Amino acid sequence: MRDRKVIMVSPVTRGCGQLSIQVAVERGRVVGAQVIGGLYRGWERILVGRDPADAPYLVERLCGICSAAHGTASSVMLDRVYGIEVPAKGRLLRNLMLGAEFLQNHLRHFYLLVMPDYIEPPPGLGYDSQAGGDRRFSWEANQRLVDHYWESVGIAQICHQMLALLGAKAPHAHGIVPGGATVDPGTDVLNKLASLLARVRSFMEERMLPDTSLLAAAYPDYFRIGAGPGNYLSYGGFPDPGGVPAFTPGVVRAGIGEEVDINGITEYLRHTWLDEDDVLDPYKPGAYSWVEAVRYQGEPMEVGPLARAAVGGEEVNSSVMDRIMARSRETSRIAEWMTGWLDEAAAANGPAYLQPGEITELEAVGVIEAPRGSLLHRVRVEGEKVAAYKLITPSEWNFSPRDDRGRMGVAEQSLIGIPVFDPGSPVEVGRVARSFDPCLYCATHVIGG
Ligand code: NFE
Repeated sequence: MRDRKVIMVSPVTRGCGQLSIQVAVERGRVVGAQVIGGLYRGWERILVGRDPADAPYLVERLCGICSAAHGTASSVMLDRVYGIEVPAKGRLLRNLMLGAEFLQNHLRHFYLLVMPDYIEPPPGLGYDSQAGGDRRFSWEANQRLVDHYWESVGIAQICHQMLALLGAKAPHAHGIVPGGATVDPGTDVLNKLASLLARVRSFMEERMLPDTSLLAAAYPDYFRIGAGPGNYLSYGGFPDPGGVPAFTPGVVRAGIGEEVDINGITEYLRHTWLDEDDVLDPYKPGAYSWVEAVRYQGEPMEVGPLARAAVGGEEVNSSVMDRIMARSRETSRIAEWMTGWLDEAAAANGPAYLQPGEITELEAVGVIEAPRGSLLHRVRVEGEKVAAYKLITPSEWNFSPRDDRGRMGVAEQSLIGIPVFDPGSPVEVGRVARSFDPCLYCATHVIGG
């Protein structure tokens, strides 16, 4: 067709992993989209044959930005395998480690990954403006954001220091294990954590939240760009000592909330480079991604901060800017929760860890909320070894290809209809993709067994 252009953005930079996006543009609007996960990893196969207790340490290496999330999901799953009720202090310490990772992730995402889509970068950053011709900040506002860009690097590092105080190092912390947490901190460590957290919180209140409002005020049209399917999923997360989650679990479809049923999750392979026996099939006709098409009762579901807000009972609108705002608000909320968990951990009696004993369940699932959304780990054990391991990650939900019925994934749907003013510099495509905080390292998997 005349005036039809096909644009391939590959790789989509300032995200994690190998993501490519192909869009068809007609009369300045996107009319077709394919989201392509371009890297096969095969993590589930790596785990087969191992001692199940090794899984948290191995899966932490899945990703450098959400490793505590994988360690937590795997540990929650193994708590069931070993029949352990994690002690209250162990839950609080896990929350603090995962919370520190959320803060680090969301800060980095906002300043280092998203902001360059909108600002004039400072000299020395190593790349030219990524905002194309659509730069709208005054010199002063731009300078403020650039200053905070640099400052955020140090603040994200403080978040990792918090994680390392309890997990020995970051990323790939070693403190989250089946049975609880490995470090039972004394008052000195808890005080140190409290002082680091106070610094992070003041950065959030004085910088990140106002800067989010500044961005939203400069780009109000992005409240109408990038709508997903309007379906939201959250497994719930950050349990209190009694097990009640701070993040509400549930599903919202067409504005109606309901309980989440793990058995309603299915993966489709028609457009994935895998055959029905999960063997790699890179020449498969019609396939265009290594990511499987995960659906809930047949529907694509958005996951992540906006979904958590929706499932938590907030009225939400689906757009680029709503996702960014939901993430910043959530960051501040988690930091506030962490202050409470620190106080509770200081007051908690009893151990932080119970030693796993015999295997009591041969199959188990662990579900949590990771920074990018809902994360599931599942294991089947035979002869005290992992016989099959399965991961369904947040970016698999948001960056899946079409399913067997041809229904587009969440990010694909959110690209349809967006304007592209300059096909030679399709900044709008990057802005939509990054609003989900893509991580294709985590998203590309294979079904195991
Ligand atoms: Ni690799 Fe992750 C998060 C998980 S990705 S970053 O958050 O799980 O989808």
